[in-house]
Amino acid sequence: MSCVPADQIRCRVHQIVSETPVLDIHTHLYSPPFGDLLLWGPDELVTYHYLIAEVSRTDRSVSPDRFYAMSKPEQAAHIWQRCFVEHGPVSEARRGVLTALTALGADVSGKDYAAIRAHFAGRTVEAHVDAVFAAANCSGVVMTNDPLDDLERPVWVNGFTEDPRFKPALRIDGLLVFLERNVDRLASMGYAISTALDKTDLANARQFLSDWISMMAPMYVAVSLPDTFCYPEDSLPGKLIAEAVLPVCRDMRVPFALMIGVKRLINPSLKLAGDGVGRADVGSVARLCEENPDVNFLCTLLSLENQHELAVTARKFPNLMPFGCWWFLNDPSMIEQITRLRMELLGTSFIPQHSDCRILDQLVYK
Ligand code: HDL
Ligand code: ZN
Repeated sequence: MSCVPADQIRCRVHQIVSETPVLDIHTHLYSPPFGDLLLWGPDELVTYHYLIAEVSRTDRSVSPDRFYAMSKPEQAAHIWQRCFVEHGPVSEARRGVLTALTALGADVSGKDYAAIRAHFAGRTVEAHVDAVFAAANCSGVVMTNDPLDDLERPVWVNGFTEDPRFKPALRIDGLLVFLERNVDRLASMGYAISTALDKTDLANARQFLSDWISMMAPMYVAVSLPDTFCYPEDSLPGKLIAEAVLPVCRDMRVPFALMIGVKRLINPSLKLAGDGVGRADVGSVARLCEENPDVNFLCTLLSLENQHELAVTARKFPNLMPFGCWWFLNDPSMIEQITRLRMELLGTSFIPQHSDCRILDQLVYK
């Protein structure tokens, strides 16, 4: 490669970054065999839970309960009118919708939502997947796969034709964080795991994890943990991580992805849109890495305040890989700040971004 003159470096870097296909390491997307679990198209794009939170601020005359009682097209029309027509689409979530729709060929200049919907009418999901991956220059996405999801589990059990662009990740919030509500479901699957977490429970938890790692061949095992998470801790998550997740990830050589900092449902009426953010204890991440040098950890933290400490901690532990600007951090101003900080402290030994897409079309802008 020829030497690039200093004044042309920015242009050359921009060209290389733009032309290099990306692997998106964390999404909530699914390949088409997962059916309705894969969300796509304008109505899903416009009713993304980030925009549900925003419309609850834009039009306080419609309560969240009344909003959720609407049909999906009615919800989309309401959000479009309030957040795109009556108010300027200046937030990242709103700008992203316009970016995605435009990149996929819809004309948004007239703000005519009916015309936008008509543009996508009649498309097949397979054609839309191809169009979105091409527009996003994306080589692949990592899914969020939950064996305790009653809609998803049958797809895995019955078998499906894999699409190499969609790679699995085993998500275990249902075991680590919500065990109480999944005891019966796990038992029905053949895993007796009570909240007592005695020796037998922990052995069955290891069996559950190894069985589903064998089934899915995941890129990593992941969990979203609250801002209060501490390790070690004599709690359900603490004991399951120590006695089940770490041994299995070590033996099966699968990375463990820690996603820490969510304050779940600070406004329950907003449902999926109701979560908040809290500062995490990075010391717990450091202890996990120090005590388990033979386990590789991915980590993304939800609070902006945690980012410097996470990057410094990653300098100390080669088995710690920071990834992405997660959720409330996935905005240009914070992405720039965090990425600069990480590059200055870690060089290129970090994963700059993941999209966290819930709707296929978002791949274009996220
Ligand atoms: O737990 C997670 O993976 C988060 O990304 C949540 O799904 C969250 O609701 C989200 O969609 N953030 O973008
Ligand atoms: Zn996510």
